[in-house]
Amino acid sequence: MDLLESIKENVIGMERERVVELTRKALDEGIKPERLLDEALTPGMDVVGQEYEKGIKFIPEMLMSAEALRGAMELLRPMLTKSDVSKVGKVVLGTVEGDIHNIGQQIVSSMLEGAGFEVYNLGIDVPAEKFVEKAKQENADIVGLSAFLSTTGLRFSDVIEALQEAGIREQVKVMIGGAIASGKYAETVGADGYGANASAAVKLAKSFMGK
Ligand code: B12
Repeated sequence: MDLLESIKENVIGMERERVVELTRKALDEGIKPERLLDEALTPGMDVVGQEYEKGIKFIPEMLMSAEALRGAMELLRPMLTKSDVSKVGKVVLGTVEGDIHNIGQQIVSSMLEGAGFEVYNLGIDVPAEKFVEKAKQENADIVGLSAFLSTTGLRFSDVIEALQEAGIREQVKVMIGGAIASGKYAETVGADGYGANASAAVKLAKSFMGK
């Protein structure tokens, strides 16, 4: 089995130590962090999600796989955030209220930093007002929202409405992501864009800044 496939299988298998060991090996062999994320770690978590949906796996197992991915992220994060480019813009980022998924959001955060953005990561379960407050305070260029559940996807519109009410909607671009988001969803809620993964998030954010 090739190395990437083996990492994916070990994420599914909840083998944190093995995932970390194989990730280290892959990095030593010169495999790029972005490839590890897109071709091994994230696809592994996708399978876990599908198995949960089918009733083959349960929450403790989802958590253990997530923990395995986190182990790999400890090795990847410093490589993703290394940036010597001058600051391109300010992003306020967070997972919307009622939602505690943050693995992908943290990856987006790291990669935006790596691309030269100043990122204010508000974490998980963030109420609409908090996004507005921080965006105002920092004079943000972009607000990035993550949501993963059918229920919390509805919160995208709440944040956008709150930005409107605060009179700053025209000054910020809003991008959305996470399992429930899509290009269509972005259109429906009136966001300016959707990113399917962290690389897409960076591309989108740069395009907002005219880069
Ligand atoms: C791990 C996981 C958990 C962990 C979360 C741990 C953590 N700290 O994050 C735990 C076990 C806690 C959990 C809990 C729950 N979960 Co859950 N979870 C997952 C799972 C398997 C993987 C998510 C993940 O980490 N993926 C890996 C990362 C790398 O990818 P990612 O998150 O998609 O992020 C990428 C992109 O989305 C994008 N992105 C992310 N954010 C942003 C932001 C912007 C601005 C942009 C541009 C891009 C972007 O870039 C990221 C990097 O490439 C998903 C299935 C899935 N395929 O998403 C289910 C899933 C999201 N969970 C689900 C459910 C139902 C739940 C629970 C309700 C279960 C329960 N009954 O309690 C709870 C909800 C708790 C809550 N209130 O939030 C469902 C949601 C279904 C739905 N439509 O509502 C899913 C889809 C599983 C399924 N197929 O049924 N979960």
